[in-house]
Amino acid sequence: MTDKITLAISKGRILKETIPLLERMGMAPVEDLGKTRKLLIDTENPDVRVVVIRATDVPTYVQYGAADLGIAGKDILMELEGDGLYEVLDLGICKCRLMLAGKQAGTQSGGRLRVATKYVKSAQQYFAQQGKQVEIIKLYGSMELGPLTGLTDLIVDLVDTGNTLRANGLQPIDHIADISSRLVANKASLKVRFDTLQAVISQFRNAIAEI
Ligand code: PRT
Ligand code: MG
Repeated sequence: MTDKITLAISKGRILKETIPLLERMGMAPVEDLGKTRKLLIDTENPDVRVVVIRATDVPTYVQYGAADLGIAGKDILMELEGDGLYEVLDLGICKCRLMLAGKQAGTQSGGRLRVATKYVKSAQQYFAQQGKQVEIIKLYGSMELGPLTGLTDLIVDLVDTGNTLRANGLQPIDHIADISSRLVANKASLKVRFDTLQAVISQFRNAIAEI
């Protein structure tokens, strides 16, 4: 057991945008994350270490208290089941939109529409609000292929520049939610390790205020 605070961050774009924040906070990982194969890494702050894991695993580590803090996309948090996690701060990084998209209007098949997405819960909520009955097909990646292969009529996916949609002949149809990365905390840790966690949280708050 360690008494350091553990911060879970996902590989990929969130890590890339988080590193400058951590540097500003004096909490940069002491090893080059692009090179090291280590997944549990100390930081310049002796009270804090980071674990670098899959984006979808970050909330799980925090829910179970294996990490005290985590940085996760709102898209992932909206899909979350269960308790134990508290959203502390909108970090305003890795911004994008959750969108409904598809081929040109009128090219959809008749009958009940099929929708490909990784975001089943958000899609279900969206279509329920619209009063539309659709068949949702869960995919784990490359949602754009759904309409191109005839698997589905529509997709619900993240859009940033829109280049991926355009490159695949798809069009945005509706804006479902604004997405950014959030700092989350384990609820029990917040009580038990209040002072240390609050110190780190206010460092995050200051660092994003400087952007
Ligand atoms: O790869 P792995 O399965 O481990 O995880 P991941 O693919 O979820 O990780 P990563 O690093 O790709 O994304 C992590 C988080 O970044 C997401 O959970 C979002 O909160 C956030 N984010 C911000 C994005 C985007 N912008 C984004 N544009 N995640 C993905 N995309 C993808 C999108 O799915 C689509 O394929 O980029 C494509 C669209 O981008 P544009 O610019 O072409 O519109
Ligand atoms: Mg990815």
